[in-house]
Amino acid sequence: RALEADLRLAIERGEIALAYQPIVATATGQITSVEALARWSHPVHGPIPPDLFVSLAEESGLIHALGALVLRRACADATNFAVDVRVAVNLSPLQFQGGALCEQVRAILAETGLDPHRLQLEVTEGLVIRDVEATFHELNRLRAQGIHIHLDDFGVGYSSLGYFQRFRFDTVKIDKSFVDTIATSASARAIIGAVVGLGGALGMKVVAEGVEEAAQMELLVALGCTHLQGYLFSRPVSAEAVRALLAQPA
Ligand code: G
Ligand code: G
Ligand code: MN
Ligand code: NA
Repeated sequence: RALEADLRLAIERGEIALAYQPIVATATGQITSVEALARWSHPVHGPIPPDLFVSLAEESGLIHALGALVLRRACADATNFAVDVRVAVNLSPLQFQGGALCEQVRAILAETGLDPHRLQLEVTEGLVIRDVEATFHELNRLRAQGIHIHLDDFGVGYSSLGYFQRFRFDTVKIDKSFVDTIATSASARAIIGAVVGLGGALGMKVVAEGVEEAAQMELLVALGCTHLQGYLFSRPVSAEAVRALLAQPA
């Protein structure tokens, strides 16, 4: 309760910060995109894990205000990044309820002046189990604006391969849990290889998440992942720090 009231206040005051984590193209080593990750430092308790305050926002209805704040700030920040770099923003499945998401995104793009092609929205498999038709309709409306849609945390939720037939995701992000075990698990490697094959056949980029070690990177490159993300390249950093990273040659 108390934390919920504090979160409400923090959102009202815009006291939610964004950290950005680079996503690197395997072929060139260049940063093609940065993922925005919300950060909240509580005045008394210090940094609150995003999992915790995002769930709290979902339970309390604050997710719409939090989602709007994150989107607005990420789009505004991205206008100061190199023009060939995109920004990925995570969406909660609950942001699809109410049917106002597409208009909200359109308004924020207009307000910040960000080219819609530079915005990527990350949705998780949990998104689709609610109202399949309404969700795919909303995703198509977003996509029609030129926004890219990423399927995040792939492989650990409840998605069916049939989703790929009904909606053309631009990118599929392989969950970190597969990357964690890649060196020791033949099945993890087989699964990643299968997702890469699926991605290639359906014209999707395939991002491996949570890459921490060079040995993991080498296996992921050999398996054909088109993009990599993880502490090996960079932790999530401030907007200013990511601008500095983007200014460096690969
Ligand atoms: O670094 P990390 O601890 O940031 O993120 C933990 C979890 O919180 C991840 O599942 C991530 O997708 C989620 N998350 C981080 N920022 C946001 C956000 O702005 N919106 C939503 N819906 N989830 C976020
Ligand atoms: O669920 P989603 O993929 O949006 O969240 C990304 C989460 O993964 C964030 O919490 C981010 O900080 C974290 N993350 C990104 N790269 C790494 C990594 O290499 N190692 C670990 N442990 N976490 C990572
Ligand atoms: Mn994500
Ligand atoms: Na993920």
